[in-house]
Amino acid sequence: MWLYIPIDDAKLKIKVEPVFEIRERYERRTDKDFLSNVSDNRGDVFGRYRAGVNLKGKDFTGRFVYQYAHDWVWTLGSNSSNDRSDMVEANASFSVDKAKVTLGRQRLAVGSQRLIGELNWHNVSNSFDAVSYERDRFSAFVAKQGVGVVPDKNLFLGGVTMKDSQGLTMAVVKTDELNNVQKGRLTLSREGKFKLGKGSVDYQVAGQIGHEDGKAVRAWAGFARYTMPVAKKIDGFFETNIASGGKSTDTVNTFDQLYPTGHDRVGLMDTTGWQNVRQLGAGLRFNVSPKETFKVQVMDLSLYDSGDSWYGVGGGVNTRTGGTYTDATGASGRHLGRELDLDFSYKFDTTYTLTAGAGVFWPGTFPQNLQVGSSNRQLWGYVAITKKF
Ligand SMILES: [Ca+2]
Repeated sequence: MWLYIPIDDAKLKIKVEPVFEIRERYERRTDKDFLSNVSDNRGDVFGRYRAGVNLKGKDFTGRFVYQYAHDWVWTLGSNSSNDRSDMVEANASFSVDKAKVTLGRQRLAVGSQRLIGELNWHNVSNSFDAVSYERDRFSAFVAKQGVGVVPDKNLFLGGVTMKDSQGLTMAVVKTDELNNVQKGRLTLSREGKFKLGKGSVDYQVAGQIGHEDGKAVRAWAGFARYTMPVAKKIDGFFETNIASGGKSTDTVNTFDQLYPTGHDRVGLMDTTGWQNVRQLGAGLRFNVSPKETFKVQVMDLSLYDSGDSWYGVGGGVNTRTGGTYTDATGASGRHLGRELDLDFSYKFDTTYTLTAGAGVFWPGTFPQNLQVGSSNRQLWGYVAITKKF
């Protein structure tokens, strides 16, 4: 597809700035099924190409970005490929008094992006058809899905956020209808950072009320990470992620992580979402130079409620050979497994970045009990380059 790029117009005084971004990522994952006797080993080459323009006038700005995303897949049995092309951004922003109003298809990134984020790690990523309003520390938005990994035409989001010197508070309503199931949730979230001893604490807590399929919703989630220097250029950290799960005859307790940037939140390998989970982790970050960082971390993962499902990084129930990772009886236990991650990033300059990482996931009693066959560890690794022009 060719983009029509308008030239500068002297009368309107519109500045036109081109936007180009290329990202290539190779990923390899073996034994996602934890079964050594069934081959599901897979390699992916993800290519994503973005092109567009930034427009700047006296009282307005605009941004139009087109994206082509391609995935080449190698498995033992077959090779395949799939692609998506989307207009990920098509919006105009106007200054009204001291406020900024943005209309059209736009990215929404709230705070830590643990609940509403751009999901740039994913080849498709998130954008919304929205009206947003920003003034000083206050912002508000109403949104339908614009571009999403899983198309959801019934999604509606409406939210307000307020920043202060310690963090950010958000209230957001989400309504949805999928397979004739009506859902509505109000999420209240608080996130921030404060100093403690020689280090600092990053945290987020969220509560949800609402209704789902005729039942009441009562759910909550929390995240905390304590980071402190342990040696020159080395930080150590402890972290926990927890999110409620389960249900009763009249209540749903499974937290809904909404539309997050879920990558590397509950493990770098992205096996698990912020829903029905208990995670404890620790790690070291080596700040080798301003260009170069290296991270190593370990963690233990369990279900919050053993009768509820193992949810994936995208919010859906994880699948296994012959079914899903759900045992409503709770008899399979709650231990999901343990994970070891290594992650590396090198910035050649402000526009050109190399990243690479690897992980091992040793399955716990829950996936082992739901499988039939010999259980094996899952391995994963990636290398990626991103170049912005
Ligand atoms: Ca396998």
